[in-house]
Order: sequence, then structure tokens, then C-alpha cells
Amino acid sequence: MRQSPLLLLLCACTLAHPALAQSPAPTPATPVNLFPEGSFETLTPEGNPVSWEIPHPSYQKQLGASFRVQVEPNGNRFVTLENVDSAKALHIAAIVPLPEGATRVRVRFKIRARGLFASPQPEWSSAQLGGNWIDASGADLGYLRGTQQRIKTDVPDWMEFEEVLTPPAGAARIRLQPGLYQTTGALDLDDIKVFAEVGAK
Ligand SMILES: [Ca+2]
Repeated sequence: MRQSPLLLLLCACTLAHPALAQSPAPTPATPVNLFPEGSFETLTPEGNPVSWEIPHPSYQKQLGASFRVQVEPNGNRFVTLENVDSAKALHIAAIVPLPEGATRVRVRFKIRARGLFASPQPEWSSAQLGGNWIDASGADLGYLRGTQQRIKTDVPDWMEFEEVLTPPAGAARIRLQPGLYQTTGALDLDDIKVFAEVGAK
């Protein structure tokens, strides 16, 4: 069977330039959010946000606390944590892998809070994003210092925060852990985004 001249030409080009077929994707001009699940728009069949660890219902019941997904009139989803015991913490958690060689990480998040009362002690009692650096083996490398805004008073309207963090040596992922720490009241969360820069010090 005879092959068409066009097909032969295409085969010849691929053989002559194998790298053309394997070229890496060009570097995007704008930073890419590494954590789209921070929008809380995608839910599991059980109705929980995808990629998030949610406090077990029995733990919520034990605390008298609650976690729920809410929907604004425009269809946007966000989550609400409500804590009634200032001796306890209520938080959700998610793991975000970092690219190899990340030298700077920016974390953005939007919150709203009402009825906050932070326990006088310990001093870190507050509503906060919180989290930890984790290495490739799963070992804890310490707090994400900078994301602990320690919000102790109400935030009536949505407010966006951004923190620029320097990963410790060996950091391969971050564990985000927003919540109410030894603080009562209600905390709304949405649009948690993570951006990483590679190479630049
Ligand atoms: Ca959302």
C-alpha cells in the first residue's frame, strides 16, 4: 500500500526532531494557583469539599461545634466553622504539594468572622489560617509563620489576606489548617490560594 506524501513528510519531521514532540509546556506568564480546591466549589458525594479533611460529625457533636458548606445568592460556595467552646479548637485541613525548588510561597485567603471570643490564654488563641511545612517523608518542619494572623475580633465583610513565606529546606508540601483555635464564634472561609516561585531567592 502506498503512503501519502504528506504522511511521509510528517513521519520524517518527527524522526528528525524528536524533541519537538516532547517539548515541555511553556512557563505560564501568570502564577498558577496550586490549590483550586481552596474555592470550596467541588463537593464529594457526601457534600463535603473535595481535598479537605473535615472534623468527624461525632467530634463536632462532642464539641457542640459545626462545619457546613454554604452557598451565596450568586452560587458561590464557602465554608463556615462555628465553635462554642473556647477551651477547644475546630479546624479543617488540606495538603498542598509544592514544586521542587520552591523558594517562595504566597498564600492568599479570604475570611469573614462574627461573634469571636478568643480565650485569654494561650496567647495564640484566635481565628487563623495556620498550617505546617511538611517534607517528602511526611515529617513536620514547623509552622507556616506568617499565616497565623491571630484574628481575635470580628471581620464583618469578606477580607483578603496574603502572606509571602520562605519554605524551610526540604519542604515538599504544606498542610493548611484554618480554624478557630481556643476561640468561639463563626468563621467563614473562601478562595484559599497557594502560589510558588521556583529558583528566585
Ligand atoms: Ca468559593
